[in-house]
Amino acid sequence: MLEVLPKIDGLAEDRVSQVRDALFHADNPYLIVFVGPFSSGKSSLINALLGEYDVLPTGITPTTDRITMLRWGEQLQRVRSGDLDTIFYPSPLLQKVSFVDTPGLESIFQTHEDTTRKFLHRSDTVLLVMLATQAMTQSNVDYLKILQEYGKTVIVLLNQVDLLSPEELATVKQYIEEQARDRLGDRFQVWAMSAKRGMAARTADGALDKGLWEQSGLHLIEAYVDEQLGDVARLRQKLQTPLQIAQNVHSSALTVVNGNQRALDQYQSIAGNIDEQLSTTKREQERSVRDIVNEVEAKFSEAAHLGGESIQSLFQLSGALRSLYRGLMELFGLSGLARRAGGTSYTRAEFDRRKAFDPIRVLPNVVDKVGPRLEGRDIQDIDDLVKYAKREIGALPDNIRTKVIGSVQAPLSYDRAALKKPRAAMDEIAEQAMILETDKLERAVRNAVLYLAGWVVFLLILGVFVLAWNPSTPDAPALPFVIVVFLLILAVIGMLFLPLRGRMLRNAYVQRVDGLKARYVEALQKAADEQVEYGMRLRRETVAPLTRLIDAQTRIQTDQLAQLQAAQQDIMKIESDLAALGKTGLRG
Ligand SMILES: Nc1nc2c(ncn2[C@@H]2O[C@H](COP(=O)(O)OP(=O)(O)OP(=O)(O)O)[C@@H](O)[C@H]2O)c(=O)[nH]1
Ligand SMILES: [Mg+2]
Repeated sequence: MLEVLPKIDGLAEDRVSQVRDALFHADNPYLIVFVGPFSSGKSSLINALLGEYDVLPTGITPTTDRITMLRWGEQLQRVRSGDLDTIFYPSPLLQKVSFVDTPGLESIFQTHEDTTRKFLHRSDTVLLVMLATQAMTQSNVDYLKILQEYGKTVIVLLNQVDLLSPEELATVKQYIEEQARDRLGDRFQVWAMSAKRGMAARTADGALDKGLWEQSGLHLIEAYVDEQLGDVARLRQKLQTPLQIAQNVHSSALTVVNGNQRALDQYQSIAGNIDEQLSTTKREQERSVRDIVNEVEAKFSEAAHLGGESIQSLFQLSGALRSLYRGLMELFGLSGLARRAGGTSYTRAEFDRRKAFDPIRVLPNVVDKVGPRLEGRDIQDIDDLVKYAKREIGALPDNIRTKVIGSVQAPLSYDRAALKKPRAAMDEIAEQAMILETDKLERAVRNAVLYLAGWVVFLLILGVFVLAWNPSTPDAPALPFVIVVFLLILAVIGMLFLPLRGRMLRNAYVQRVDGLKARYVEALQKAADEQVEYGMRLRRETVAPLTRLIDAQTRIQTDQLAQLQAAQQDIMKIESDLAALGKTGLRG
């Protein structure tokens, strides 16, 4: 809980210190605080109880200047934090109780007031150490009054009794009791102590001289601690308080986190809106691109169609005679001259007549529309998003708004690089669709008419030969007639070859244009997709400060809930352990 609580937005600050206090209480269920005037022997008494001369420094002048807590630890260790020192020491006594050594009372109520008060509140018992030789001075009476107000059990330790004779001790004790009764209207236990004897009771080999120990009075403190501890019901009660505090804080933390969750749900709807808007835009941008791609495809198809028509018309049967003439000219090498003189080829002229390349020529204009169309929409959308995000950020609660990193603003420039990059390659494809094929066709047409002319010449020669070899006679007139019909059929077949060849070339042309179209469209589509993605990225980057915040908050929220849930489990476990405490016994 100490880990997660400080991170919870809107949780009252003192909640953390409450849990810290509770933890301290749970760790130190029994606390005995030593107070008293300077040099009364507080530190010496604690040293004697622990059986070591110098765990705490002692001396005839004011020595202790910081509140020091003594807790059990596997080895001697001194830890300083804030205005509190903690000494860990491996004494069995510290496993049962923690001690607090304080500076002389004269100073703790002045300079260490807050800490002193805290410890006095927490303590189970306050031991007021007085010098046997200066018992019940006015200031001691005043201290007793103050301690009375705290409502704690106060026991008076009359220290340095080794300096008094038994008779003197009896007198002093009696005096203290009278004074307490008369001046404070109360009764206090008064225990005679000698830290000096307590220390002397420890023999060199570590054993304890029992007689001397009892003379030191320190055994009374030991017995007192055991008595307190034997009371399991009381211990349970003591532990229930910090547990209860932890539970209270836990439930208010949960309330706060749930409240934050509701706020977060609201922010998440912002993120949802943005997401939705982004995917809608993306679809629309893609549609724009598709429209243009369709247009491009239509242009290619148109070009393929027109080109096909042009080719077909070159090989038309009706033009066969013309072709034949042309073929004959070609055959005798005259057409070259004519063509060179005329400037354009038949094919080129045919394509020009039908404006077969016009659709290809306008392709750049069609493609040029993609950029402005996407950019226009991108810029407009980003402006809208900036307005939206700024409004939403403005509406966030202060504590959340301060966590927005960076500012929402439209990008300074817009980059059409994605679209520009493949343009040269695309132009090259368009160029191919217009130039190369024309020459090839030219050759094909020429070859075809050449073949045709050759075929006709061959048939003529064949006819002449046949007639010459087998001239018509009255007996067999049928033969030349059959031959003429046969030759005519061959001529017709030759003529049919022409449109057939035209159809083949047309198909090849259409196929080729289709292939170029596919490449062109692929390049365009890829570039446009990239450009659309770029626009989307711009949008996301623009609103990133807001969306990042929402993401981060969501993650934090989820973590906090998980940690609180784990803490809940722990609390329940401790609760049941605590309920079982009386039954199993305290220490094993
Ligand atoms: N004769 C005798 N002297 C003692 C006894 N206990 C402590 N002293 C001496 O009294 C002096 C003060 O003892 P401390 O333990 O430092 O007293 P304190 O109350 O911790 O003093 P501050 O920390 O300065 O407030 C030291 O010189 C101790 O040796 C005792 O039981 N008998
Ligand atoms: Mg001291």
